[in-house]
Order: sequence, then C-alpha cells, then structure tokens
Amino acid sequence: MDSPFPSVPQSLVTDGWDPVAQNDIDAFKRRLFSHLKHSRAKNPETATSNDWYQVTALAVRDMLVETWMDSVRAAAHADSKQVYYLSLEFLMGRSLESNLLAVGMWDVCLATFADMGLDFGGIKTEEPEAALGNGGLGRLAACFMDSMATLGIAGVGYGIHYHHGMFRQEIRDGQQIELPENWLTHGNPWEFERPEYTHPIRFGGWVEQGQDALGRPFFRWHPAEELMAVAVDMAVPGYGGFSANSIRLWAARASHGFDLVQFNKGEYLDAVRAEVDSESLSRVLYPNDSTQQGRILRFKQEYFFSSASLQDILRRFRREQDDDFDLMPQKVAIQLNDTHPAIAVAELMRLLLDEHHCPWADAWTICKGVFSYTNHTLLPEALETWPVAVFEALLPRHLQIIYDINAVFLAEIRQLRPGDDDLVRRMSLIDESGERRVRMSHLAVVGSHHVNGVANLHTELMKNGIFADFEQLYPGKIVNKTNGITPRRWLNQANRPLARLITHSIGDGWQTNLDRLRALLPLADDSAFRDEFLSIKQANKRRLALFASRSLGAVIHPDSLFDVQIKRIHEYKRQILNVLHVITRYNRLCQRQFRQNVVPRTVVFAGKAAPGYVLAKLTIRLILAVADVVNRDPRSRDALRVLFVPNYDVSTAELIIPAAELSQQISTAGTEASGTGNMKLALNGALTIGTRDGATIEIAEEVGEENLFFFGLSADQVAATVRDGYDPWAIYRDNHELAEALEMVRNGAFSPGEPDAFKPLFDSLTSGGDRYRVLADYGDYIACQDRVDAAYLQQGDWTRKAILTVARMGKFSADATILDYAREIWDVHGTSPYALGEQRN
Ligand code: B1N
Repeated sequence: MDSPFPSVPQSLVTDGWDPVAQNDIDAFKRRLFSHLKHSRAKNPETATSNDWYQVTALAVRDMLVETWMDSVRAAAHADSKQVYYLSLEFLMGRSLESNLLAVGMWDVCLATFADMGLDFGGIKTEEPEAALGNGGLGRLAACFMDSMATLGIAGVGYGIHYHHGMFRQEIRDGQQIELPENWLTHGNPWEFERPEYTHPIRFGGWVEQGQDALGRPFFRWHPAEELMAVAVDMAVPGYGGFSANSIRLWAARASHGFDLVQFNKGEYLDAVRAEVDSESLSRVLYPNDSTQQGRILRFKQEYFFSSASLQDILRRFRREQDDDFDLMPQKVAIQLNDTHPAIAVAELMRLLLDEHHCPWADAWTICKGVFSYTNHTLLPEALETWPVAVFEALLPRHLQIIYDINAVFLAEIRQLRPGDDDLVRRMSLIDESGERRVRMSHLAVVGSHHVNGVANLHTELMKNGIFADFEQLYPGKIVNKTNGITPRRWLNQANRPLARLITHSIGDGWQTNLDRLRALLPLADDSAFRDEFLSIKQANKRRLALFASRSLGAVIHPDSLFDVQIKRIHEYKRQILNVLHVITRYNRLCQRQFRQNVVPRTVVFAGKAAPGYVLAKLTIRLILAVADVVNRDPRSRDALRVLFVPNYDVSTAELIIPAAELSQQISTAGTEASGTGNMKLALNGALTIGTRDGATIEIAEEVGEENLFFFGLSADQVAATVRDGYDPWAIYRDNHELAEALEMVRNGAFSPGEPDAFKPLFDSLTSGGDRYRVLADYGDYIACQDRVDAAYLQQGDWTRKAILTVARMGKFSADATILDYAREIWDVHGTSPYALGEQRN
C-alpha cells in the first residue's frame, strides 16, 4: 500500500519492526524485552507475571496491527458493502491465546517462555476476561466477529465499553454473592481509545414543530441533556492472518459544553456531579439473561449505543458516498442483535429526516433496506416493551417517529385486511392493553427486511407464535439461521491435545472448514485412534480434577463419568431436574442392593444467577447443599460427586468443556431458542442427554439419534399440557422415587438448620402453574440416565459415538452460519481464501 505521507520513508510508516518468523524465538524474545523496557520500564529481574502478560500482549498486538490497519483502511475506502453488528453484549473472554493462534505465533511464544524458564500457563491467566456479556447471546456475537474476520467479511461490531462487565460470582455460606468485576484495573493492552470518533447523545426536552421558508414542515428536537460517546476499538484478527475487523465499543463521557454553563455560575461540584452522572451510563452491564429489566438506565444504554453507532455508520457512509442516501441499502447492512438496539430504527429515521432532510417515504425505504433483526428468545418476560411515558420523557422525537411509522404500517394492514380491528390491535407498535407501551420487537420487525430465529424449531415457533401475524402478512420475511460457534476458540484453542490429534490424523484445514472433520468418521472404528482420543479425554478430566482440588479444595475422581451442565441458572433450563436426578441417585446409593455395578459419576454444575432472581439463587444454594451431603456420605461418595464450579465465564468453559463426557441440555422443549454450549460440548466429544429443544434437535440430525440420549416431552406435547391441563400432584403420587426426592427438598434434608429453606423450590415444582413442566419429564429423564450408565459401561462403543459426534459437527461452525447470513440477509461475500471453500447448502 502506498504511504499516505509521501515525505516519510515507507519503512517508517509501515513498520518499525522486522517481521518475526514463526520459529524465531530470539526475535520474539527481543520484542518482549524491548516492550518490557520501553512500555513498562522494567527489567527481567523485577518483572511480575502481570508485566510478562502485558508485554506479550503488546508484542502480539504489534503483529496484529499491520493486517488490522490494512483491512480497516481497505474496507473504509472500498466500494463494497459493510456489515455492522449492533449488540449490547460481546462476551469476548481472553484475547492473548486466541490472538497468538490467529497470527500463528502460539508455538514460538510457548517455546520462548520455556526457554526463559517461565510458566506461560500462569502468565496467560493474568489477563482478565472481557466479560461484556451475560451468556449465549453475547458469546454468539463474539463467535460471529471471529468468523467474519476469518472469512474476510468487512464489518464492525458495535457495543458498549462497560467499565464493569459481568459480576464475579463467589460462594459464601453456601450461596452466590456478586462482586464487581474490574477488568480495566491494570489497563487493557488490546484497546485503542479514539477520541476523534466522539458523538453527542441527547435525551429529554421537547420537540418544536414548524414550517421552513418554503412552507415545508420541520421538527426540531430541543434536548435537555447531552453526553458524549467516545469510541474504543479492539482488533479482531481473522485466523490465518488474512484480514481483521474491529469491535468499536462506546464509552460515555460528560459533554463539556454543558458543564461549562455550571462552571460559569460557579457551581463546580454540580458540574462534576453531571460528569459522574453521564459516565454512569456505560458503568455496568445489566446482569440479566433472557429477562427484561425495565430500568431507565438500561433504556438509556440502548439508545446511547444505538445512536452513537448510527452516527458513526452515517459518517463512514457519507465519507465515501456523500449524501446519496438512497445508496445506503447497497452499502450498509445493520444486524440488530435482539431488540436491545431496536431503537436504531427510529434513530436512523430521525437522522435522515431531521438532520439530512430526506423525504419521509425515502427514509423509510432506506431503513427497511438496511436493517435486519435476530430474535433470541420467545420467553414473554424477555420481550422488551417500554412505557410510552418513558419515551415521552427521554426520546420525545423518537416517539413521534414511532407513531408515524405505526400510522403508515397500520394503514397498510387495514388495506390488506379491511375490518380486522383485532389484527390491528395485535400488530400495532403500541400495546394499548394497559399502560401504553412500545413493542420493541414489532418496531424491529417492521423496520427490517429480514427477521431471523436462531434454530429451526425456534424459527418455526416464532412463525406460529409471537410473529404469526407478521408471517401471514409478509411471508418469507422470517428466516432461520441456526447458531454456530467458532472452532478456533472452542476446539483449536480450548482443546489443544485433541486439535493436535485431529490435525495429525486428517491434516490442517478443519479449523476454517469444519466439515473436514468428516474425515474422522472411519477412525471411529480404529482402535488405536480410539485409544488416543480416550486418553486425551482422560488427560482433560485430570486437568479439571487438579483444578478442582487446587482451586476449590474439592475431590473428584477422573475415572468417573463427567456429567456437565454449565450455563446461566434459569428455571427454563431446569438445573432443578438435574438436581432431582442427583438426589434420586443418592437415595439409590443409600440402599445397599443398588451399590453394585454402578457407574461412578461426577455431576458438574456452573452458572450465574441474576442477582434479583430468587428461585435461581435458591437453586444454586440447593446444588451446593446437595453436594455437601452427597460428597460426604460414605454410602455415596465413591460413586457420586457433585461439583459446583464458581464464577462460570468463558475461561472456565474452556477448562470444563474439553473434560466433559455427558452434556446436559435439558430445557423444557420450546424454551431454549438455540443453545450454543450444546455445540461446544459435542464438538469436544461429549454425548448429549437432552430434550428435543433448540439446536439440540439439529445436533441429533447431524450426529444421529443413536449417538445421543433424548428424553421428555416435545414442544408440541408441552403445548398440549397447556391446553389439556397439567397435574404435577398426579405425577408425584405415581412415582415414589420422585416423591421421595421432592420430600427431601421440602423437609430440610439438605438444610437441617433451616428446614423450610428450599420449600419455594418444592412449591414451584408441584404447582400446576409450573411453566417448565419439570415433573412431567422426571420419569423419562431418570430412565434415560439409566441408559447413559449402561452405554458408558461399553467404553469402546461410547468412545466410538464420541468420535462420530465430533466428526459430524461441521454444520455448527459459526463460519457456516455467517456465510448464510452473508448470502441470504446481508448480500455480501467474504474475501479471504476460507470464504471460497465449501459453504452451507
Ligand atoms: O441467545 C443465545 C441462544 O443460544 C440461547 O438459546 C438464548 O437463550 C440466548 C435479554 C437475552 N436469548 N435472549 C437472551 C440476553 C440478555 C438479555 O438482556 C435476553 N439471550 C438469549 C444465542 O442465540
């Protein structure tokens, strides 16, 4: 590339460093020492583990920036379409290892530290996680960024630069407590603040309506409050070093124009307080997963990052296309990750109408050509609606625009279905059934050209359920895009031994074309390969056992079956069903005749509960209390252990998943939109026990039903219990093992000091209103677990199934998912060599 500064020697512009060869330990070491001195003012004698982490990160960063700057510059000036992924969450995890692998420097880094006699394992864990997400939705965004960069699909992920990410979970007195997370304490070597990209964000005030000199109506918003959104960028390098993208996170800052007024009046402290108030906007991530929290600050966060991102997208667009806004749908695709950024639809309308004076109909056509929306949940408590009164107070101009959109939309419906007032009421952007509220999902659907669900079943349920009217009126608008995961992090990085075995057996290439794993199929019957596969699983189990004993003081046996349920704690995910199985197993072990031929199990739980979610927190308490009884009792402790791993995060997942043999995916059918942990566990050779829900159904289609364990009601059967009635007490009376387990929950067997402690859980399970039908699935679940035991005894066959599972997981690469979005929704294509390989369909 030509130097933008012709008078400066090219060598100074492009690189101050000589490139480091992938086998040049000395060159890598020189870079570390140079950063140690010049970036940390330290020498090797005084360097702490954190210093070594920081300098390694800086050295890797030096290698990334070249490709990154080239990619960003090329994308900025290319005429090609850009994809913008708007997400309130990006659950990135740690970056050092993934970036080292992406630039091909992992081996030389390990060798360098070995050469210096330092333990790189300890150094890489110095990195705090970028935990800017709650769970699956945020991690999906991170996997998608990795795939887009790897495929060479130019784009930017826009989100919030939270000062505190997901809270840290500790267990005290057998209960979850939440502690603030402080990932920025030692600085973040991966981020670049870009104060030159700062946008004003305004709230409140009133809207002036008038006519201009030519008699055209105008609207002028006079906001009452202003703050600034400052860009903070992070590089997302694609695997193989062909291309890189950016994540741009917005940090809130006070707007100085406003405090100056206060300053002049001498109200210094008030001015500083305003600054604190402004900056609180990006202070903390809301720790709710799949529930909406109707807090004003959350509403402001949603608008804050949507508006900053839209202003930035328009700035980039106009730099290349001037004010030819009609070109936007050809140059810009904006994906709304759930409804959290749905206000972007109204914001783009406002910017086009009020700031750029587009005619209304043109602006609306542009919006519908630019936006698409992904729905991630059907749970009613997660569907966002905001009171009209909140809009009136904070975004009065946007409310007007939403009313106008609604008027046009409802007129269209009346034309298509004359006289159907009920249809109009159901589809309106405004819910008038109680306090008037704006339905954010309707705004997102109406403002988008495509709407997608995240697994086949989920998409079907969308079409027949919450969006049935939209499906009727606009057939073809709702499409499916089954989720995927990045094989770089979830196999190549998290399970290095298995990755090496695979590469050794079938060669490289599977990391960027996961269908190549099919070449493993014949090896499922190769006893030497099976032995190696099994011994890797054993080694990963020993690693987890070591962690449990060293960090948690817990003893688990690597020869037992590692049975894993790791995800947010939520009633719909039914950790309680897993606990009922553990209690049942314990009760059996307490009877001597059951103690022969049992398959020893370690049941591993991990997950956070939202701080205000009482039943979820009580579920954690029950898991810990049951663990306490089961792990101590001499009748059970050799055959059953329960382990709760605290503070579940991306790094903990990377430790547990490679060690898992059984993956529990036991949500009530119809409630888990997709699931992605199910994919990570299967890709690492765990067999699944699960319900016919979310993407688990599609996993079964790929790996074969004979290679996993399905149980329980289907989504249709669950729906039938809603129509026909549900009687948990009848089930209770019919199943004495169930009744026994439930009574122990009720009567304090696990909480002797506080016999009623777990009664709320008992009550929720035995209430006819139990939405999650836990008792309905208990019997089949227990029978299914017995089949798991029997299968595990056939070790050779179990390993064969595990290998077949790994070999058939290609469909769930996020690359395949992203190529699908690119083709069907975004109308873009990738430019890296990997995009030209096999694609889905
Ligand atoms: O999104 C994942 C899916 O794999 C999961 O099945 C789904 O539960 C998850 C409000 C959510 N849906 N909704 C949320 C998160 C935070 C929040 O404030 C809702 N998360 C999901 C990826 O598609």
